Amino acid sequence: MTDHHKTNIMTLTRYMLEQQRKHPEATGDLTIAMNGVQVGCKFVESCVRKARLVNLVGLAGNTNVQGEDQKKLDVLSNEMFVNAMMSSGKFAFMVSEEVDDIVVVPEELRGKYCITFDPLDGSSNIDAGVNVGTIFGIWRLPSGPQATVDEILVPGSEIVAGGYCMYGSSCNMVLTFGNNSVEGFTLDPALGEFILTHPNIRIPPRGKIYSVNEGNSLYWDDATKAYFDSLKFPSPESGLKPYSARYIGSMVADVHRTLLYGGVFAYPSDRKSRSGKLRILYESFPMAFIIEQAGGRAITGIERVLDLVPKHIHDRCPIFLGGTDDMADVEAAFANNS
Ligand code: AHM
Ligand code: MG
Repeated sequence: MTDHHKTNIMTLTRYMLEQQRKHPEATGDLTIAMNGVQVGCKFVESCVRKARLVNLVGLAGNTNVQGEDQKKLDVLSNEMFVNAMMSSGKFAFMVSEEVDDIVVVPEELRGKYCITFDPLDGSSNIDAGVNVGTIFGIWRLPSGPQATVDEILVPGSEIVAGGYCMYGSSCNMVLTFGNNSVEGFTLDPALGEFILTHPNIRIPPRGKIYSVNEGNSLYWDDATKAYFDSLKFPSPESGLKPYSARYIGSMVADVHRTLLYGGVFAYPSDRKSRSGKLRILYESFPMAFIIEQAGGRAITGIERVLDLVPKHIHDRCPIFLGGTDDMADVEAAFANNS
């Protein structure tokens, strides 16, 4: 008889505890912090699934038929995340895309980390039932619970953990703590646990797909134009076939596909938005960290994304990310067209 039931499964919590055991100096703080992240993501997942049914897609401040105040999903996701992170006791402050200033944790609950997050990225896609996601980065604060915001306005390479959770046809959490390892977990809705389903994800050096909002191409600079033209009209010498285009308009989904299949995802600088669109602290840095740890690269066109130092918490940067061969082509286009 074949055993259809795997009885020795690697849950995310078990994975965190095993990592902790491998590092005798670890205090377990990150494991507890990640528990908060898991709860936050499970909550958002359950809200996204129910969004149509309970009419969460209404505008913030609208009232529903019962006369209760209705909250837009991104407002709700933010509140859930802030509460889950605060109660973990592991963060001194946090940065959320939804909040203008840093969110300072009450003194008695402060810890030595900071978390930056976009609780519901791509939320404009929600009404159409398209994939959305949560993106987060975790930072160790040199001054611990008393740290101030300047301690996260440092090069992206200082990031301790980067991850995202994609709410799609399945709910996938992808995570890295460095060490060239990127792990993918899938939520088992029956167990309510994230299970390791994609161990040690590696991005192919070259892919066949490009992912960019081509509607902005009128405003692109010469290097960006030349690069995407080279993918659509490859020179005979390159030996390449034209790439396929895929653009969901939801960073988590576009990056997830790029990570698994290879190719390039970009939100470049253009004449309308010199720094592109994506936010450094909770979009570009965590994704750049994941892609690098999976063997790929993330660049602005000219510089490594993780070498940037943001001046303000909501700063943006241009980004191209993908496998090493694809990124070499981006660099060449920028070197030849500057
Ligand atoms: P958001 O944080 O307001 O949701 O915006 C970020 C999203 C990303 O998920 C996505 O890559 C990008 O915006 C798409 O932007 P555009 O519609 O300009 O192509
Ligand atoms: Mg966003």
